[in-house]
Amino acid sequence: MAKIQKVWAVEILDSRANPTVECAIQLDSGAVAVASVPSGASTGTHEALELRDNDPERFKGKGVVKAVTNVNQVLGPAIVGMDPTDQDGVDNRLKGLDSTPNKSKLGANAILSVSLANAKAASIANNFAPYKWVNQLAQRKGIVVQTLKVPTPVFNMINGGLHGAGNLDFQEFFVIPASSKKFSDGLREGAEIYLSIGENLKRRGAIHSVGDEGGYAPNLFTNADALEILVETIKQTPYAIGRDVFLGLDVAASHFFNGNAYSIRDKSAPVEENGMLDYYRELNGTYHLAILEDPLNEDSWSGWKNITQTLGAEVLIVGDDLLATNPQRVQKATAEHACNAILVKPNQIGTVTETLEVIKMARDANWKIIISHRSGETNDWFIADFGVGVGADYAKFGAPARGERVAKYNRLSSIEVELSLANQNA
Ligand code: 2PG
Ligand code: MG
Repeated sequence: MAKIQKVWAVEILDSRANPTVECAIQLDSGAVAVASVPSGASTGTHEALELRDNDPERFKGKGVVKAVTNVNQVLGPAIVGMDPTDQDGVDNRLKGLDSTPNKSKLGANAILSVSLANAKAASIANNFAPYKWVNQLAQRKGIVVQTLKVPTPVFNMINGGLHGAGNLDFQEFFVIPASSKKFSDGLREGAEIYLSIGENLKRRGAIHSVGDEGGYAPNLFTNADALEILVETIKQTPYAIGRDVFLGLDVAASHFFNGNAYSIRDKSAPVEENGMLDYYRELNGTYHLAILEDPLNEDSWSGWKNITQTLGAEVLIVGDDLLATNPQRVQKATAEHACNAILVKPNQIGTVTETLEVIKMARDANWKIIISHRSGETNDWFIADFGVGVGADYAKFGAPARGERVAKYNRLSSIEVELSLANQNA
């Protein structure tokens, strides 16, 4: 049996120049596993707490020295001597030390860094590829994965909302390769379309710096114009919408909801829920959306139920801020049929074990699973292995550009080859 010998943490930088937590776990064999946690910008109110120092003298208050100290002095010492392959046991110990419902005492960033490093350490101890190890953990939770395969990528081509430098209200405009395609073919399509979008925006004179997730961040008249740019661009490529690729949105609607109405540049005055629902029906009529994430405010349960009832047969209605990878919220949403897909982000809940439990609940409800990065990322690619291991349907890792995004897509490319070689040898 392998044993955890030493645990330490480091304050590192994420892709937005904000500090985040990296944790290293050394086993008694001497092997070291390292993992780091991402950070959201459009965070849901119901997420576990990301502990920041709030010291204005350092990193504009965003330092994570307290979280690092919590790993070094509290969480790490408590798991020394434990067997890393007992992920449940390790995570329960970590959770128990915090004992708050939202991990506000020690910080979900501190706790998740240890939980992730432990999963990686266990895969090393077992001589398993990380995705295979995650699959073992998933099986222990009763998650059935028929055959290991690489999820369909969801490329965020245009960034708006809190992620974009431009003026769009909707946060993410997706191009999604057909699920029947090989991952490598989908990745190539995504990259070629991405480059063509850049050329198109340049021709139109629309400012096209990139946003936090590597997608372009143009200034346009309306959010629908961004979808129009995608359609126009794809027409200039060998790929066809509805055959090779599909469109989708992460609206992140909580961020332009004032408690009563939604303000978007497509409408001259703020619109109430019914107006938004009509608008989504209209957009879906024109663009045949495959994915519609966070179309309404995170606590507008009756509206969510309504949109799932009206559009759910054609469109994946995805809960991100709505669900916050939180078991109680997922339970409520399955009971109320508030959505039919979940965006899974381990740092919204804070441990590998709880993330797996949420995925099990979502699978039992027959929901689709989208494994997701955060807008603030590191080059850690473990989330790619996690997606494969749990049998996720989709992987949302941003644009097919920028190091911290392609680290994850490239990992999926490696896994695809590894899986096909294993099949050949079987
Ligand atoms: C989202 C995510 C990731 P953030 O809303 O889906 O794209 O953004 O990490 O800022 O919450
Ligand atoms: Mg989202």
